[in-house]
Amino acid sequence: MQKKAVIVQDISCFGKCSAAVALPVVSSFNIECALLPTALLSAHTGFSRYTCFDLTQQMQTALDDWKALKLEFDGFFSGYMLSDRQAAIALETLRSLVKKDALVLVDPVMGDDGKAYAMLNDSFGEKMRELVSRADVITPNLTEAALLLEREPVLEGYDEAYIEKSLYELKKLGCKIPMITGVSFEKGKIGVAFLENNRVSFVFSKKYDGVTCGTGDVLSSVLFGALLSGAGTSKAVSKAVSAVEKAIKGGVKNYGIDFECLLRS
Ligand code: PXL
Repeated sequence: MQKKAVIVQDISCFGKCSAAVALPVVSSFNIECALLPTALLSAHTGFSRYTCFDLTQQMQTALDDWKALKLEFDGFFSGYMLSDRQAAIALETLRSLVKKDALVLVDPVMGDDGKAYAMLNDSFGEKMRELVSRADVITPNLTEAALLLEREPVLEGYDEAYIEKSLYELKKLGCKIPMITGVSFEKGKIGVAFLENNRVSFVFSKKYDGVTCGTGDVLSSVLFGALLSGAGTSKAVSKAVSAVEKAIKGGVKNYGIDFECLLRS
């Protein structure tokens, strides 16, 4: 039977990220996707001009409808949210609609380049840590890992020991398999570190300069689709890292990442 997943993401109407990437990519794994949209934006926040319509109310009513319909999901995948209230609704979704043995992937979208996103406050961090404690897999970048661990981000000059220590600390937040994305020890190479069964592994690819908005969404979407389809962690991470490499490589020519290349068979 086809698996069903609930995806908590914003709809950025222009700019190829969040739900616009997650829905087609996860669907390409033959998984049925239900979207719980957090916000409707004219374009993602990387543009010089955009408008953002907060969908908290709609999230709550959709959740009420889905409860009444007795929907049940085999997977839960969350990304961009606007507030602690939305994170609380995501938690309630997880508690009430997601099967006990479901795959739970939380991408704790909280910041980048050493800075927390402006609209997020301390209670968002608390709610996000609660969501993380219920997750099988989390995919923070270096900035988000530091925000979750409540310390200053280190973006350069770190070594393997620093990443390993951070992964063990993230695991203490209660998730099963912590990952850190955007890890780079040498110029021209970038990848993902993850901790599973007391072992830290790294998967790297070539680093391309170019568009980056949406790359985290490609990574988490492929990872989620592959894991929910039964792939082991190493295989799923390799698939996700190489998908990001392809999408960035193609994106240099086009506007935005070329995630569409992943949908062509
Ligand atoms: O890809 C992450 C993302 C998701 N949603 C919105 C964004 C971004 C990145 O900038 O602006 C609205």
